[in-house]
Amino acid sequence: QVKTHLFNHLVCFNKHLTADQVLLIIPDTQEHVDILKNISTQYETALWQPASPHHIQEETQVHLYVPANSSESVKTLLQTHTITHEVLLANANELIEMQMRNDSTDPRSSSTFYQKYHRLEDIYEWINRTTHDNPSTVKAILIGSSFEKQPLLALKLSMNDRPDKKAMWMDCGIHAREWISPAFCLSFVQHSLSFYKQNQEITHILDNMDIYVLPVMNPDGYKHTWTENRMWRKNRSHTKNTNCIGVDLNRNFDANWCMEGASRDPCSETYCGRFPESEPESKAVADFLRLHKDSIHLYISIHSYSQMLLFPYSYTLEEAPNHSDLVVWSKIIYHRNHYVYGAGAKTIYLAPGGSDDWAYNLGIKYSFTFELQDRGRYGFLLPPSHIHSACSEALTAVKTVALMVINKAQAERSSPQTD
Ligand code: 0X9
Ligand code: ZN
Repeated sequence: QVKTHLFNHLVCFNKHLTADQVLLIIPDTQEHVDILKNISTQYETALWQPASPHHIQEETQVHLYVPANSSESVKTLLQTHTITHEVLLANANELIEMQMRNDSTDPRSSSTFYQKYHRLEDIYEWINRTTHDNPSTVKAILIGSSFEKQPLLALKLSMNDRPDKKAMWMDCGIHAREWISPAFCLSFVQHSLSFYKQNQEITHILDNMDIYVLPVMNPDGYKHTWTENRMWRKNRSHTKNTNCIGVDLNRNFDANWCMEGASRDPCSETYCGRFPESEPESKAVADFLRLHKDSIHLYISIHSYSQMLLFPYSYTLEEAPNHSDLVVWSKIIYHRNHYVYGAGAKTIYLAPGGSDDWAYNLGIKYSFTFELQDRGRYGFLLPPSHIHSACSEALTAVKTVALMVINKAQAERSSPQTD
């Protein structure tokens, strides 16, 4: 008995030492805020929410990923200063393992391909297979290549050659650790292709609109999350005179670039880069959108997590010219899936240099960032069993907004506006 007891004790002890955890912390005072801002620089941790320590505020939840080796010191620090905290995820490593499992089975024979996360190579293979299996309707377009020279491949879904056809653009995987995002792009394409002529909504959308989908905008970062560091956010580019790697691609666009809400420090998670579009990934997307701005009427960028629908502006607290329109649209989308919505800057934080704001200023008046599931229970480590529900609610939202863009264009054609 003593032996068993001792054994159990050792198991517990070991588990404690090897477990990475996610803590939910709520700073009550400015002193707490300052301590939390420092933690990420003192200890090896990864801030999940907010994206940058700069945005930590009193009375607002902080989600912090703490690797096993810093766990003791971080908890002691929190206790010493009586900072409110609880363990959100006690078994982060187990969840990471779970997300990487079952990836080797043949996707063709498996009905659950879209309920798993996939490595970068497998996504490239899926792109190949999808174009090969749908030669008349799907084309892969090479829009550029990443810092590490991986191809940036967008799919074009086009069912007919109607003149003056509208188009929408959707990118996934700007931020490497947001795995549900590429998973959504894959499942969106799969849904569109298998339910065309079966589901009324998707048929109407595809008959009237071309759809561009970039499944992984940040392939180098995504690869890195599978091989080295599951919590990586930025791309993998090198900057002179520093060992820190990566630029936040969603701070690298030319929309109030690098003003308040982004960082000039290459070591920061929200580093804006050397100049707007300094990164091959953001440059490729911007170039493509510039080239097709007359046909693209809807821009969507898929992120996680928090179940939100954000629209411009994020770089200023001012309202966008068609703000009230965007609110009305968001309400309709909200009715179908209960995402919180609003202008980015007011709803989460000031964040300049984002793709949505840039696309908006380019003239794409319907420009959205979706933050998919969940609200923080699993955060970036959303288990594969949740992929289906996360994707189907996002699918509803994307279809709703696409239909609205089509309806608006048709209404305008029948009674042209004079402006
Ligand atoms: O901070 C971001 O880039 C996005 N949130 S995330 O947690 N996925 O990192 C929000 C982007 C909202 N839009 C802009 N900031 N332009
Ligand atoms: Zn993101």
